[in-house]
Amino acid sequence: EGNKKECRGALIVLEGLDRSGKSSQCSRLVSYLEGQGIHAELWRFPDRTTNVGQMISAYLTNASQLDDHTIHLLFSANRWEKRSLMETKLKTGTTLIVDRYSYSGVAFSAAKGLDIQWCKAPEIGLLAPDLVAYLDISPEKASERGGYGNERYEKLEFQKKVAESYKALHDVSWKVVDACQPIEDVEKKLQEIVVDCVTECQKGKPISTLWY
Ligand code: FDM
Ligand code: MG
Repeated sequence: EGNKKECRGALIVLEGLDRSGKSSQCSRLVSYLEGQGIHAELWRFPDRTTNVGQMISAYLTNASQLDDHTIHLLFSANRWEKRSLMETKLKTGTTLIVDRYSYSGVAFSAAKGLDIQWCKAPEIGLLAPDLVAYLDISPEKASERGGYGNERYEKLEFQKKVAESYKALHDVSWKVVDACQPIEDVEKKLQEIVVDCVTECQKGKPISTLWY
């Protein structure tokens, strides 16, 4: 009976400030896992391909203006619209490497001054990650990497506030990886913790929901 459960995929989330290296590490992880024979897909939030995602994208590029609460709920809706596909993928054995999730949702809105509990509420019932890896870098160091684009939140002063709200959210289950190490060292560290997590999930660790 238990056999089918034993091969579920893992829900793995990478979080961190802009320019912390999340996106490149996510792609490297997917290639690595595939090479190890572990079926994996790269996901990201916001998912700008949906209708809700297009509203989010317009907001981020300053093509539209929205009240802070409204955009917060759209980011959440963008995760809710992907929830059932996410669950199906996990149950059929696909590991998902996700670039940002509910923690970005709370950290960025709380950085604007919204109440943390209010920000967390719409995330209740979404699938809980099996692993949150936080790519740790100071806002100053991240901004020195250059390449902030022109999107709404890509400014040092705001990133400092985001760093503070990530600290408030952070709990002991997060794996904090020093994102200032050479890229290959970050990659190695992530590979270790991710493989451990995939193994645990294969052994039948149940899927749970936010917030635990
Ligand atoms: N962001 C991302 C939020 O404000 N809330 C969310 O729920 C998510 C998932 O959107 F500045 C912010 C974080 C970032 C911006 O993200 C776009 P990418 O990773 O740069 O596309
Ligand atoms: Mg960005």
